[in-house]
Amino acid sequence: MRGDGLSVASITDNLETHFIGQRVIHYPKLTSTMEEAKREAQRGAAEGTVIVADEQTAGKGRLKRIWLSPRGNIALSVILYPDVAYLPPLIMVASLAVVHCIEAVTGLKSQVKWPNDVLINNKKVAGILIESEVKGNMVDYAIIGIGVNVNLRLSDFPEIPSTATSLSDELGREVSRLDVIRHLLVGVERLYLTLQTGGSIYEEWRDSLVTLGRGVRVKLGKTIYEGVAESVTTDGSLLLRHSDGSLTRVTGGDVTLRE
Ligand code: BT5
Repeated sequence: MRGDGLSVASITDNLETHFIGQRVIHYPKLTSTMEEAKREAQRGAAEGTVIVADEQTAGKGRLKRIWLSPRGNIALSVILYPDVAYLPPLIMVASLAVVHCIEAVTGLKSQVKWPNDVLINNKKVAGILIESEVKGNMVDYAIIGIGVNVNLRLSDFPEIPSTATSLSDELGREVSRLDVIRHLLVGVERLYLTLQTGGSIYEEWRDSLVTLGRGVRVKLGKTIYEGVAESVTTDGSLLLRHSDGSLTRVTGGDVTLRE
């Protein structure tokens, strides 16, 4: 199933969305779906346009890190034009859509590791990257990038850290990337529309976090914070309680969970 026949029609046919994934651009191979999505957004692509690649040669993680996406993975980017108020919760939209689609297609339970990882059995199965261009108070565009390890035997890819897993490794069988993509797009739209119609997805996102209540170490640039991950705010920040009782609000960074 490695190639498993992704095509624009197979993704879009009878897709139960209004705008997310109604236009899909599919590439067998691409440097990064983020770069292509950015070009499309700058050309005024319709909201909900999706760029999907079977393989990325320069997949992007956060902070100029590399996201390895060989064949068997899902790499896609969704173009949105939200109001500036909806930028912070986009990470909640993406994370929950990934958790939901994994459960719907495989029955596997996953959890979110703040800020942008999705884990199964404490191993990273998916990563999310959100990039936006904002001028003043106006969002030019926002792009949600999602990478999911679907049909990968991680032992074949020593360059991917041992903290990673894939749906096929967890299940012991291959999974339809098409099913995952279609569920993912439906989920992104539903959650995004929930936000836009005044609903909240914060509570569900908070409850899906593996991070809360755990001792953590957060590295943000050159600063390292240590403490207990006490809570998250509605704009997605992490509240960290230190041993001296003080509280720090952290807006991003790399989290290591302590035992
Ligand atoms: C992320 O960054 O986790 C965001 C990944 C987003 C990827 C998607 S794919 C579609 C779209 N197009 C792109 O070019 N990017 C987005 P970060 O938290 O910085 O994690 C990166 C780190 O994860 C790397 O430094 C490795 O340690 C690890 N890593 C790399 N490839 C991996 C993989 N396939 N599975 C699990 N971990 C991986």
